[in-house]
Amino acid sequence: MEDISVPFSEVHYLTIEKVGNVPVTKGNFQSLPAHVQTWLAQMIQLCTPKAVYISDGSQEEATIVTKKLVDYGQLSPLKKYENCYICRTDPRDVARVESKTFIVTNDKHSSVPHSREGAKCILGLWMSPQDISKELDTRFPGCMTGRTLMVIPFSMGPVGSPLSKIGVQVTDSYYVLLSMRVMTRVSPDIWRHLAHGEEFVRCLHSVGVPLPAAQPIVNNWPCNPEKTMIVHFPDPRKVMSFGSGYGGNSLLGKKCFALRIAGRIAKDEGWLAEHMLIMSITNPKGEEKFIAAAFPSACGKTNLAMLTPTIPGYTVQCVGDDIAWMRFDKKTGELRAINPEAGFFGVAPGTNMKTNPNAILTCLKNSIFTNVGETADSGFYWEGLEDETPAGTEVTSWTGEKYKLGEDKTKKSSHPNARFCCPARQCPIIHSRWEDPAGVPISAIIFGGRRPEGVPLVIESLNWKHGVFLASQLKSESTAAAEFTGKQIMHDPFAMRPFVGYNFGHYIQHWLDFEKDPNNKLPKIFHVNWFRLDENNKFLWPGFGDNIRVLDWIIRRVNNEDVADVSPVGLLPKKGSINLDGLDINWEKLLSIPKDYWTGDIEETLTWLDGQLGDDLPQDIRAEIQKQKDRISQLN
Ligand code: OXD
Ligand code: MN
Repeated sequence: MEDISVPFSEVHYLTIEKVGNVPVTKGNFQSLPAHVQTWLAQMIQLCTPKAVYISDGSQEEATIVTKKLVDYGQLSPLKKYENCYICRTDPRDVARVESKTFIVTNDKHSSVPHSREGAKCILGLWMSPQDISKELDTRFPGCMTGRTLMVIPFSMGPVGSPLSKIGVQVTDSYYVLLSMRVMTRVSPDIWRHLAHGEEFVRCLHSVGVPLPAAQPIVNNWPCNPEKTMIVHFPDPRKVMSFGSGYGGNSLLGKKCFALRIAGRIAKDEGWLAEHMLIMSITNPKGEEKFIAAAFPSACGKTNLAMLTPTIPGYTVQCVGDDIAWMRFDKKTGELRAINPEAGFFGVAPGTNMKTNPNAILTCLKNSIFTNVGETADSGFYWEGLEDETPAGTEVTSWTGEKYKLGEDKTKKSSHPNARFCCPARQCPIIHSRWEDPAGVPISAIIFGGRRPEGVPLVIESLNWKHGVFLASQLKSESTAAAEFTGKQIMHDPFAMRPFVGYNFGHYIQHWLDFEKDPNNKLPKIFHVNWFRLDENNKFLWPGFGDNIRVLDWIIRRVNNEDVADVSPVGLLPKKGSINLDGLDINWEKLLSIPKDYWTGDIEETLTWLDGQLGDDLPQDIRAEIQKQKDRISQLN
């Protein structure tokens, strides 16, 4: 692949600045904060690019880079919409690669728990600094030869908010430059916030294809799947990602920084970095409550965050769809949350005007679509849009195959993990306070997963410890967002299994510890399951906009209304307390807690948690498991 250098655009570069012997084609290196310059000089020396480009995040820059990518053939315009583009990746680079994602610390057990012998730890992969050095030495030296090294200054969270954090990403991918501009706040203002040597997260990313490329480049999407590796250094707050250009592997502000590294910072500083949406619900009385909700990848978090209520009088507004940073306010004791991101990187298949009209409306301009299909009239298409696209429409699939809709049902237009990437501010129901530097106050925390069997629609935890236990035993059917195949139920505690940056036992203990400060106003914790099936494999609950009925119940519980009964697994809604107007629901089946199922489940949970965490499993969680076991044994 040819590098597509962006031309020298500004007059003051008549005298071209150089770092070592590498020209700076945009921006002013000498004006950057000294500690940033030092780090960048090291990166330039390591990666040996042919040029350095300092991004300013401007629209002008995005326009120039987009045109370059269109000319090169990595993006093509979707003419049906305003400023939207489609991109097809190398089919070997389509999802997060958990098996190649590492945490590096001197002490193994600050990163991963003391799993029991024979239990393969799936709560993080650790590598020693010595071993990782050997790996990185075969990857990064010279990795940007022939390419331009771009420097992206970004803030996670509103620039300047006390809850926000700053990062600088170095990358050789223009797609990453464009996507980071949507997903984070990229701005030259960032440099001012680093002017006094302030800490920032150092993010290095390379697609791992120096030029001339050693192997053919597929779909104009350079990547190096054999050598992909995503490495986190929580102590020096550093990420190094090699070989993949896709999503969470390459947009380092997202999973790498905002969850894995920020999680460690949050542990040290006494706050929480979580895989959670943030939304507000206003009831017919005009009372507004904010909630945060954690679901494993591809369980409909984006849909829930932008839900269109099916019962009258309710308003939902979205603050974020994937990540929440939350901190108890020292004065008021409230849990305040910000969404550190600026965009949505949502799973496209399944999204339509019924399941999530707000997401569709958000991505009709200024958006990038990756691995979706394209209609003959230059629109996007994916599985789930059948009812909104005339049969017979010609579609080009993400692999380049042309077919007519409706003619051959076996054809798939999109990869299951195909994504839209769009600015959050375009969401029709984005909350007016979504960028409030003080965050929004959280009244309830919800955990959920895809649980086809046994698990009721909603459970309220008996107390904080029981809530932390409910989160620790979270499970869900596996997802296309990572490399797993097949429908297996996987443990995904706190929906953080792939994203935790330190020993999971310590992480659970960190949650438990918030109870120790009497000043903290602890939100109530709930568990929901929209996905329970009946004996004919039909969903017992309609989901989507009807989930407002459950959220309404949750808010009534936040207000301490007497609408719950104690059960062995937690508090369940009293019959009649959830508004089911207009629905045909089998309440008994939807809310039942079959003794056999729960007896097996709690044993399996204990075995799994004990196997994974060994002696790092907090005693409080063991005690909760024992109490729940005792309660279940009394079920009829
Ligand atoms: C995501 C994920 O991309 O959770 O948000 O995988
Ligand atoms: Mn996610």
